[in-house]
Amino acid sequence: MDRNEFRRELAQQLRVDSVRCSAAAGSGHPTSSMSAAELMAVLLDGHLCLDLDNPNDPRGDHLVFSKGHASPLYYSCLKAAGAIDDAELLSYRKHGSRLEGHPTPVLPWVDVATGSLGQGLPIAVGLALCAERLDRLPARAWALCGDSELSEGSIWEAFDHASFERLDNLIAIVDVNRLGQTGETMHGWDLDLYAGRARAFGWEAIEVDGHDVEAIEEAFARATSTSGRPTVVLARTKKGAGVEEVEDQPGKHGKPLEDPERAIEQLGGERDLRVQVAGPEGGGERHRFEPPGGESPRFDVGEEVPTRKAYGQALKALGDVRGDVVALDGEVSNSTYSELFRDAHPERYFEMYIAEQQMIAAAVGMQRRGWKPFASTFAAFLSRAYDFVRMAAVSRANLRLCGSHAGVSIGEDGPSQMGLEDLAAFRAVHSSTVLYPCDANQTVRLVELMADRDGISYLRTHRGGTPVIYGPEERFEIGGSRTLRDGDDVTLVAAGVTLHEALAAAERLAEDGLRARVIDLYSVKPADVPALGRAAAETSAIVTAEDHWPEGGLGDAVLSALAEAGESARVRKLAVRDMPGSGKSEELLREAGIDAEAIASAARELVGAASLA
Ligand SMILES: Cc1ncc(C[n+]2csc(CCOP(=O)(O)OP(=O)(O)O)c2C)c(N)n1
Repeated sequence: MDRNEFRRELAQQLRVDSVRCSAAAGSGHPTSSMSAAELMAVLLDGHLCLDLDNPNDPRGDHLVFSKGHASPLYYSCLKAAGAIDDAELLSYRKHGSRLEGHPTPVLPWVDVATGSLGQGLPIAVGLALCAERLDRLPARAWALCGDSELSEGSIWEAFDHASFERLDNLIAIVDVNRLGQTGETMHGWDLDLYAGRARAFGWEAIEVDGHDVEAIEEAFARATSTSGRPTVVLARTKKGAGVEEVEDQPGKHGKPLEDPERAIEQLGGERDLRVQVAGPEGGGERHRFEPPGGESPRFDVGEEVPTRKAYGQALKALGDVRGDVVALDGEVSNSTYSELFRDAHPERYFEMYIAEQQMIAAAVGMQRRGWKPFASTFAAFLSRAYDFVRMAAVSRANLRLCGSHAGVSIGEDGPSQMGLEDLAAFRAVHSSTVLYPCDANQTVRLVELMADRDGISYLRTHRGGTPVIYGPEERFEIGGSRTLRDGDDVTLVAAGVTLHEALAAAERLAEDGLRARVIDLYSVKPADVPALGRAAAETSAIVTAEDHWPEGGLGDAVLSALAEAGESARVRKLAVRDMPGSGKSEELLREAGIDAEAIASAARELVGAASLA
């Protein structure tokens, strides 16, 4: 069998195995797999450079199935390459199998989870960027995309960013099979239109018949020798190619074939071909940055410092002592203060411009290659990338995120700039950590803790200055809290800006003869269940105050902790309930009913001592 014949046969095997495993599962996307069979056969046989026995070798390529629903094809490729056996292939989608409905890093060859369309290409941009600028190794990132997937805005963030960064180690393969889930895509088989767009973005664009192995070979050879810009291979294909009953037919997406036996027959029957995927050759150590050394910033008690500024200083200092820390920002580095890191460590700083999805995707790619990315923007704008954060959790990614300008306390800029749902959003992410410092020294310690924290860690910072209340030697733990004032009549729980309001409220209550306990819940998730449980048992009245909507934030974290502790208390949740406008920080805190006066009166009411006022 000559090489072209082998590749054609391999493609048929990939189709047959996609049909077989979907039939065994009773679900899956065989037709989406069948269109890209020749593309993957040629890629595996001669272009992909990956040691399947050592998928973490930093010299190896990445293969990201951006169209993650074509998982039958991906798993059939793994079988053809000898990474999994036929029995495992047929466990596809069964409970307990590593071969989930869409690929996840439960399998060692899967870099990142896909299945939410529009994410694989931006993550591949991050992998390519990381290989080029951080590791400085010739690893490539290949992304297989669907054509319907190209409607996602995040795909065009990726197109823009990849050419700006001149990523010639990035190759996108688009399986233009004309059909999406429910019908034809916007542009059908108009490959010229896609090519025009890609070229306008600064990419090399190659149009090809996606079922012609010789043409694909030429396209990949050209793609891998293009320098100075990324390449997209636009392949005209037929969905369900090779099986009459489904080929290029609408209504056949996401279902196993009705007559798999007949389909396998039409495809020439089962085969057991093995493809040798070439591993990376030659030496090549990943680049390491020599940290210059330095000390953590220290702030004097009583100084007024915005926590966002302390974040920037802490991050810069972390970069001074650790070469593996990198930073990304969404074109607001002079607001989040990540510019301090940028100025000190320019080679480890990535300006992601106003493309928050691409920013998170790039961070996911970088952490996959062993770096420790910190990504920052306004808390409000991180919400644009929420699905990327959700999927990062499915990828078991270790990400550190910072959202600045939280809450109404930002003042004059108004509600479009206020992060008021971030605590809820990040608490809801699987195995996340949510931290919310009230002063500069605490911010520094929490940023240091984030560096070695697994999973998705989120730090919430404020725009305005808050007084430093903790000395620079104080230590904090994730999952801990600080009881700043003891008292048995009522407990006030707060964090960030409202912690200072709670302390002022406690002073006012003391004047009334009420002894308030004040808890700084800087670790919103995991929350300090024992301390909150004790507070409920000993004071039986709790007021929570947060610069956040009432749903899902600090107050709800306290209620969950009480449920977990098996304690109950009368709880009053103070939070922002009406749409804020512009104004001074104090005015907006007062209007929202989360300032010292509001906290004190809620406490008085709750303990039934309003008459003392
Ligand atoms: C963000 C997102 N929206 C919707 C879906 C549901 N979905 C799964 S596959 C698909 C169609 C994809 O078409 P295309 O990208 O052309 O791939 P094909 O299956 O045709 O190869 C849709 C809408 C999804 N997985 N992700």
